[in-house]
Amino acid sequence: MNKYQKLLDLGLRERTIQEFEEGYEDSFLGRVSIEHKGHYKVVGEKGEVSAHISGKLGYVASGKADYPAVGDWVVLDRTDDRQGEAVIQAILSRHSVFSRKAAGKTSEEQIVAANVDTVFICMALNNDFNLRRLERYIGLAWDSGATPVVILTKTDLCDDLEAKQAAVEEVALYIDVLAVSAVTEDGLEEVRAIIRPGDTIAFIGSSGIGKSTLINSLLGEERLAVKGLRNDDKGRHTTTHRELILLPQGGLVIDTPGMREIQIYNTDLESSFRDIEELALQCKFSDCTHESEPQCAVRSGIKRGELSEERLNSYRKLKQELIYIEDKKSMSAKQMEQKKIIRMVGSLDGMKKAKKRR
Ligand SMILES: Nc1nc2c(ncn2[C@@H]2O[C@H](COP(=O)(O)OP(=O)(O)OP(=O)(O)O)[C@@H](O)[C@H]2O)c(=O)[nH]1
Ligand SMILES: [Mg+2]
Ligand SMILES: [Zn+2]
Repeated sequence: MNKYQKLLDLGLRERTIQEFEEGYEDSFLGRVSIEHKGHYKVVGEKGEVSAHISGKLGYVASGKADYPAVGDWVVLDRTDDRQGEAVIQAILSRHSVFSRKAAGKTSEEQIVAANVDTVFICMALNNDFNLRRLERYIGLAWDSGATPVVILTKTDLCDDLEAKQAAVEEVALYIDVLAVSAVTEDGLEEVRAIIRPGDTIAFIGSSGIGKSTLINSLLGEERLAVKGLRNDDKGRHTTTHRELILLPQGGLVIDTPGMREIQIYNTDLESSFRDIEELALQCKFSDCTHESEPQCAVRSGIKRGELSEERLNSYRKLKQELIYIEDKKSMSAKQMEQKKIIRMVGSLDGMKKAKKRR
């Protein structure tokens, strides 16, 4: 038996094994399953342990993204926490990262889940249904390095399923779209069928749309707390932290709290708006804004009914937002650089003083 068998079931890949074996002797490998205010649960070969990060890891971290996230492969100093919490000594390279802009005014990246193969973008077919928001999620998902799949939930509450599905398919180019009901279990087998053993799937979407309920259905048990029937669709988030869970049939799912504001951090406009970008290549002017320029292929596309005005608008909005975030990012990069220089100068001064003292 492969000595990593248990970890392979948890999604371990060859390149991570290599990185671990080349860099860390006498340490242990595990995957972060829960993160809660600086405390972590990490699953390893011998089960789950509580852990916190080493002082060194905290010292070199310059932002949220440098801390372990759910889904990360980490190096631990021990395999059990009977003598106190284990210590996370390092985070191994992430092969994909699903992130968003942290809430608030900063341009800081917040990692929702690491080492994700597939992102289930969940959207309910009742009052949550919003194609413009879906476009944003799709952009985020492509950019993460994972493959997006759209999961439409609560089909039992929708009486124009086909029309809604068709509308989604126009926005979700080159992406699978599945529809499911946790109540009737329609579509559940189709969802199950696309989850392969060893694959990691992050469930994202607004609060109250049935992410945790769907995971419970896949698990075949009421493991995760779901919102009571009485306060459906309103109020507080039911899921409060991200959690990685192994499914009995193989495959891993990450439940996440619903996102209130989805702001983009990076988004791959080229993949999510491939239709517009391809049309734009045929515009007469390479810097065409598709407003009123002559021989604009995008406007002709709209005239022909291949593209909707709303879609062009949300493309424009996202592009604007992206420019804004890029500006902020380069600003904070500059600030970081300055801080570094100040620190370096500071320590040079310190060295000089130390020399003088000698
Ligand atoms: N009618 C119907 N109700 C559903 C379905 N799936 C979930 N619900 C209900 O929707 C409510 C919210 O479900 P949750 O699973 O807690 O939603 P969530 O997306 O995990 O929400 P957060 O944890 O807050 O992000 C619960 O009352 C569920 O019973 C469905 O397919 N049909
Ligand atoms: Mg939930
Ligand atoms: Zn144009």
